[in-house]
Amino acid sequence: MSTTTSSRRLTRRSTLLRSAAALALTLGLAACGSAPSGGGEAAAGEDTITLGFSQVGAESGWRSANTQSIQDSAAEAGIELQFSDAQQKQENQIRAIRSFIQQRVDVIAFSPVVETGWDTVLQEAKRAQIPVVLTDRSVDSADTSLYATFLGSDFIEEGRKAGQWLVDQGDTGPVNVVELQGTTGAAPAIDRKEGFAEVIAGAPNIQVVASQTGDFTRSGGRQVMEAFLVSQPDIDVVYAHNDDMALGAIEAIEAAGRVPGQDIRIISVDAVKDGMQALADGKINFIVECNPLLGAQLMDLVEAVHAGEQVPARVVTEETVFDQQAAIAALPTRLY
Ligand code: GZL
Ligand code: ZN
Repeated sequence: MSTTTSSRRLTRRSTLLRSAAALALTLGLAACGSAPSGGGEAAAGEDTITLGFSQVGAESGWRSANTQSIQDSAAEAGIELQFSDAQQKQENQIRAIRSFIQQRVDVIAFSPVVETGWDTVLQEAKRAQIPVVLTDRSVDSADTSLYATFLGSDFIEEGRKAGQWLVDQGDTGPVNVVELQGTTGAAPAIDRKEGFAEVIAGAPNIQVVASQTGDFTRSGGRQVMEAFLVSQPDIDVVYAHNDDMALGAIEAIEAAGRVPGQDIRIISVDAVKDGMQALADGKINFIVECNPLLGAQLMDLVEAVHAGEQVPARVVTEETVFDQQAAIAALPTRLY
């Protein structure tokens, strides 16, 4: 999928660039008073695609980068974006989707804050013949006809990569892990927990001794880590489902007079700038990347779906992992 996407994107981008250049030339000439007859490109003509997008919220650095990518890519693709921030509440997302249906947008896309409870509103979109694209997080609906495609990371694989790093450390004695889970019921929280548990099951000396949700926020991570530091006699490792919670845990660990990255090792997910800085500083030991820059691929899928083209049911985001050296090397050019 990524090859056809990039070739489509390349053709679209070159058309865009040509028309932008033509427009710039017209405007430029107009600016110096010798405008040729006739105007530039039609602005938002009848053929402009209107996309209704319901975003989870603004809970983390990852989410902000994801929102920026979607807004930039919609502008670049000439897609009119109706953007709604649900403040991490499912009822706000359902309300936004219903308003998109009323507005008769061409396509609806959203990142479902939790996996369950979407069938009714998605059946309403289907009856209204408005195609739906899932991005970032998925739904657990058995009826896959309710959405055209799901673009996002493989969160189970992200959990496996986190577990594999810990197993590869080759600790012999007992390794007590405390886990900071993402939002309860969210696909990344469920799957990152599953993937990590699957891999460490192969190393009996590694045990998750406590696991609780920090809701993907820095304050949530700090509060839960403070409680773990009181309730757990011996913590060797923190496994945080995202960088924001890992950064909160670092605050709690330092407030308790311990050294993050040494007394207590930290594994995290996302690889946003603040997390990568902590990794470069040795306060986090390993980060599994979860790429938020889905905007360009999302707009390609929106155009294809609107044009009635076949799209794959599942498009998996490409992403990697970072240790301290890789973080130091990547930081200067990190986009988010
Ligand atoms: C993952 C995304 C998660 C990020 C968190 O794709 O849904 O939500 O890992 C964000 O930072 O809050
Ligand atoms: Zn220990």
